[in-house]
Amino acid sequence: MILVALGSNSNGPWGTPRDAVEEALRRLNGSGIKVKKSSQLLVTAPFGVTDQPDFINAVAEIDTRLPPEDLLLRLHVIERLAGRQRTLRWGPRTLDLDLIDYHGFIRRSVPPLLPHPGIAERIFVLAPIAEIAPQWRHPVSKLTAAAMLKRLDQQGEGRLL
Ligand code: PH2
Ligand code: MG
Ligand code: MG
Repeated sequence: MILVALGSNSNGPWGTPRDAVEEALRRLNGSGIKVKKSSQLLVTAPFGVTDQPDFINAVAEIDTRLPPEDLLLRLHVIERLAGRQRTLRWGPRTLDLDLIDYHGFIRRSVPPLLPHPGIAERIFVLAPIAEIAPQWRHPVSKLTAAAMLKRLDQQGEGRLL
C-alpha cells in the first residue's frame, strides 16, 4: 500500500487550502499514478510551529509502479504548481505532499525517508489513515493507525478541531 498525506494552510494559485487539497487529489491521478481512495478533508490545529493558520489535511491511498524517488519528484512538481515556496521548515504552505508509506519499505538513508518519520506524532495523518485503511500497519512498530492514535491520546496530545 502506498499512502500520501496532503496538507495546506495558505491560499495559493488554486485558491483556498481546501481547493488546493482537492486539486492536488485530481492532479495526482494520471500518468502512472492512480488515487484508489481518499479520506475526508479535516481541519486540524497546526502542529510543530503552532503560530500559523489551521490546516486542511487528508490522506490518499495511491497505486503506481513508479519507484519512491520518482514518486517523490512527482509530488514536488505538484507542490510547485500549487505555488509552494520552500521557506520555513514547518511554516505555512500552499500545499504539502508527503510520502507516508511505500509498500512497507524501511529506509533511513536518502529521501524519501520511509516510512515518513513523523507519523506517530501526527493525528492529522493517523486519523485519515484509520478512516481509509483500518488494516494498515506501521512498517516498523506494526501498530495500526487506530492503535497509534490511542497512544497519542494517552500522551495528552492535541485533537482534531
Ligand atoms: N504540516 C507541517 C507542520 N504542521 N500541522 C498540521 N495540522 N497539518 C500539517 O499538515 C502540518 C502541520 C509540516 O509539514
Ligand atoms: Mg509535511
Ligand atoms: Mg513535505
